Amino acid sequence: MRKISVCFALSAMTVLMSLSCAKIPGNAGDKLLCCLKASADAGKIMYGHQDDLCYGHAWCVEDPANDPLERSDVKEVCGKYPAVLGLELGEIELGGEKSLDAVPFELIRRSALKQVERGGVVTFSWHPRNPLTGDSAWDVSSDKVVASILEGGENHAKFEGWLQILGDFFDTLRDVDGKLIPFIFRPWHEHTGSWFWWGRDLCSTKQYVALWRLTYDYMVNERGFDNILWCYSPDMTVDAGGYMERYPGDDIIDILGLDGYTYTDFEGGMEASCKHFQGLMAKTLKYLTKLGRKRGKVIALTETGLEGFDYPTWWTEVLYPVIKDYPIAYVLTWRNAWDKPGHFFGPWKGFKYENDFKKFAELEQIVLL
Ligand code: BMA
Repeated sequence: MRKISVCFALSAMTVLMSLSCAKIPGNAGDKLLCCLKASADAGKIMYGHQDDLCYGHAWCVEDPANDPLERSDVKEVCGKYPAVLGLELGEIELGGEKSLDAVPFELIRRSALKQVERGGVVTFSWHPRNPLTGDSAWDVSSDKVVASILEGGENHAKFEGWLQILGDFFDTLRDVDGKLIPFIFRPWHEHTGSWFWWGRDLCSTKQYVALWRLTYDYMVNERGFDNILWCYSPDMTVDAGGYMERYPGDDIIDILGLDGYTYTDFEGGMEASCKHFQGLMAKTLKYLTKLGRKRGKVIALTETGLEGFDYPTWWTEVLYPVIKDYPIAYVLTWRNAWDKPGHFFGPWKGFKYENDFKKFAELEQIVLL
């Protein structure tokens, strides 16, 4: 288990810059965890955006190997890069060049390195294909998938091969000195719902925990990666008991995360949807704060947003009031898909409510790069 008490003295200002600070003892993972903890303890919340350096609302990087990675929808609106960069590795397990969102893995790799070079934090999600049917991560047609990849299952060797490919990619995430960069890894998320093949109705608690431990064991014990922080992130529609029901264990989890969106199709309209989101979020963040304190874990809002922003002040009047009093290390909004015009969860230059994001980004408590 990682020790994070040593970083209590860090001031908020040094949080991001200290990622490379030799003074923090421990390995790269310990250092990153210290920074997240120190930031949260200082009352700061880092802002994160998914895929921010790879593409934006109406653009995408066209030369993955050489682009300087200076463009960012967030920066174009508020003048700063997000402090946390989310990146998605779905379909890396197939061995191809591009992710399920058609982003080249070389671009993903370079973006991660650039983010760390700028003093920021990187978090990876992974929506691998359904290993039993070959369909997407959202294929929930069978409740035998997790069982099939665990030890003794017919797809165990295949899944081990997938982990190997993922591990090989992780091994390329090295800075100019050849050192592995620290990052957060957040697999098997939103398992409290049943929309992914590893979801609640698709496997037992024992199988879900075994899936986590298999993943962790491979990366940490077999491959020796000590630069990864492991993040558990259920969906927000559960109570504290539901949140912990399938918890893989304090010995392998570093961050208690949470995914929760404002619904666009809520009965009663957008005003009611925002209220509903705030109610659920407040309730959930309250118990998450307690859990984090009790278990000595960093907490974070690992995915959120309002797709398409049909609400002028979502950032300052819906999101901010409900997160400001909780010690979350960061809040990450999902991607602005360049090829799906209505699928955006972050700001972009020219959007009618961009100023609301700007106000949010200028708040003293919110950290960007
Ligand atoms: C989902 C959507 C999909 C995307 C997936 C993985 O929430 O944004 O379009 O493929 O995340 O990034």
